[in-house]
Amino acid sequence: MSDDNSHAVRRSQFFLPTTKETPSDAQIASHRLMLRAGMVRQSSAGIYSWLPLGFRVLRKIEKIVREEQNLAGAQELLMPTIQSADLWRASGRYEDYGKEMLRISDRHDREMLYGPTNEELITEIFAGTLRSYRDVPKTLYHIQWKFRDEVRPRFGVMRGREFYMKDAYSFDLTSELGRVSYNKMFIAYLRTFARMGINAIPMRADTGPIGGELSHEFIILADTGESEIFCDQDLIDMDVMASEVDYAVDLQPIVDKWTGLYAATDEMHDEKKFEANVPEGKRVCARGIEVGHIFFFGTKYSEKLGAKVNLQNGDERAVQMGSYGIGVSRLVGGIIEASHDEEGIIWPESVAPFRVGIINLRQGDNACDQSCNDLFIKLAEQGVEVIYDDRSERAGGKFADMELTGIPYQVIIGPKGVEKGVLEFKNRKTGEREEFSSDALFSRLGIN
Ligand code: P5A
Repeated sequence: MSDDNSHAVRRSQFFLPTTKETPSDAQIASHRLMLRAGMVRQSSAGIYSWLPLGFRVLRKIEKIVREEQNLAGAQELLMPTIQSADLWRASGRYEDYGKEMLRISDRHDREMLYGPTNEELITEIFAGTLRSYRDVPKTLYHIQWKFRDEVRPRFGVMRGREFYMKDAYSFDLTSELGRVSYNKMFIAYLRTFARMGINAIPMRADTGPIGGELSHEFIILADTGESEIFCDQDLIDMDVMASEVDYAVDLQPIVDKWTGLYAATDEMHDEKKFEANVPEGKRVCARGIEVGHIFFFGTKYSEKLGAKVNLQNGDERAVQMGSYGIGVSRLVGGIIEASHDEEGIIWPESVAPFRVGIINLRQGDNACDQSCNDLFIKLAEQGVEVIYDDRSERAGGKFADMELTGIPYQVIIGPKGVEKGVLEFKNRKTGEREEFSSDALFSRLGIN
């Protein structure tokens, strides 16, 4: 919602290039639907422009991520996308990162790179600014574009080369306190994904090029997912009751409830343990989409880059660190993968580009136009995010587009209803249709 009217648009003026054709190169539903719904447009392999509809969803997801990070005590900053190669040489990762890293040189032939992640840069910031044990704990995050020159960019925004990530970094005095910071992010992630209407299950994961011993991936189950996973059915059914969580209390028992049940990605899977810990009827082997990944790696970066604090007794100690990623752009595809049908996307309300769509069945008919216009203006004034399909198209095309773009509530207005003084209200998710007077509609939408 905003005070600039961008929350209320007329379809005839809105840039929304939907298509009926199924793009031939898109192999999975979310990729097909994002292209067909005019959300993104590929500019080169694994690199996308976000068109207005897609951009609205990206911003919605980003906002939820930001709110939950702030609530968990993390502080937002913004680091650049371009980093210096020397910083990565200091951590020893410059060579390790291999071909996935996009290397660039500037006009002075200085070696730069487009950041694939920011452990080095944030550690350098810490090292250059903080020095006392009183300066920790700190958790800092940003939401910024990343670049990884993936061998096989595919599935649209799911495995892009340029992608939007939230990455947070924690700094603590001891590994026990580092674990407290890790737990806060663990809970923040459960809350974040629950708010987006998706079930993302934490699973023991490999740490890859980031490093460290302790790591969890948050995975949405989907047949088209790239990761193979093994878990206990009870985890899938577990309710995210973390909504009431108070970050000041000991979170370990809550985290233990989740990590106590078996769940692991392919790399960490141990068949013997799986069989010993999970009763046969509850063993789930499935595929999933990794939407978040958290790591605790102790002093791996702080030692090398000099992120040390002075203790009370005058000694110096390298800080204990963790890093915490969420694939913000990947989530757009991930949510669609988890929530769509034959006709199109079914947005959970919290991330929908618009909450209400108005369909005028007889554009040009005075009574219909007036009724739609009145409703549109009223909803706009009330701050409801609304798209009004006021094009001179046939009704079939308008219905199809509204289903495709996944707007949670449709209000359908035609000559018969106008005559009777009723509006047809359709729930995209359930398909349920009801007839309402305009007052009843407002109360159904929770507005006066
Ligand atoms: C954690 C934050 C990291 O990079 N460093 C900073 C750590 N982890 S990660 O698992 O490699 O990435 C974090 C999340 O980013 C998303 N992601 C991607 N999204 C789209 N396209 C890609 N090519 C891509 N690679 C990673 C994932 O959601 C991942 O969990």
